Amino acid sequence: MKIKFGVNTLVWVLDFSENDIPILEMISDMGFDSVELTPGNEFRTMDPEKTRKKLDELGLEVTLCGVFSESNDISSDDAGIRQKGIDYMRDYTDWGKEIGAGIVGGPLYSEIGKKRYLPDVERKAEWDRSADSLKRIGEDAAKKGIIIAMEPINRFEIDMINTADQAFQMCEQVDNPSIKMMLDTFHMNIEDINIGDAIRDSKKHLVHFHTCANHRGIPGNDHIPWEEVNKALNDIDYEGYGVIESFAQGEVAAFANIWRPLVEDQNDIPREGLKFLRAALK
Ligand SMILES: [Mn+2]
Repeated sequence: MKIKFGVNTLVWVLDFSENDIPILEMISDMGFDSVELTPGNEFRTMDPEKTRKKLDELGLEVTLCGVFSESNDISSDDAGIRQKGIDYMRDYTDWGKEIGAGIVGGPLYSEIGKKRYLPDVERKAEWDRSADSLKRIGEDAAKKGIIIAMEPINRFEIDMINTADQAFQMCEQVDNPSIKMMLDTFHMNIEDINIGDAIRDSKKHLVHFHTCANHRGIPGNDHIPWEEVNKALNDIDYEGYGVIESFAQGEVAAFANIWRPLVEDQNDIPREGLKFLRAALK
């Protein structure tokens, strides 16, 4: 297995902006191979050339993380709202290409936080609208050589794709080489029947991976079956990133329903986590 380790900027800030460049220096000093930027809409204010230069200088590879909100949900029944989501992905991947990112991950099929009961017919219609939007997003992303990695998110945070199998089915339906999937051990711990099998069954479409503790604290100081994760990733000859994702204590953590400090020093999550993961996943 060839795995490169990264960390998501959500560990420190909600919307990464140019003011947060010192975070990149810290990530590099910690010994990470890559950084996963979550800039929200701030990417529009960030000079791509300057950002790329900084990444190059620090020797950091880069992946991106994105979400849709109510105003640009690509599964919406409002065509105007769907178009806004497609436009957002076009702009985000334009910027991503310039800074050297090859992957944009996240729940890129529906609005984050959307959870409702829906009759089957309506749920299917919403799913199909998302698939149609993803086809258009995929055609555009393919031209730039960028892959969209759809992330299953647990039931308490989203109501469309919760399991690895559902993400796989969406990849099959969209059928575009630029629309793929990723997995996150935090969500898998809640939703998938068997973490190893879910990884193995995803082989055809799995392009990205979040290596998170089951509680979003320090990976390794938790109950994720890391030996099983390691075996499964080796079984499928995974080549890609393993990204630690957690959320800055306080307001940012609240977005992920974290209501208590997970560690005394937030930097222990990436620092200790990286040490553990380099030994556990190889
Ligand atoms: Mn994740």
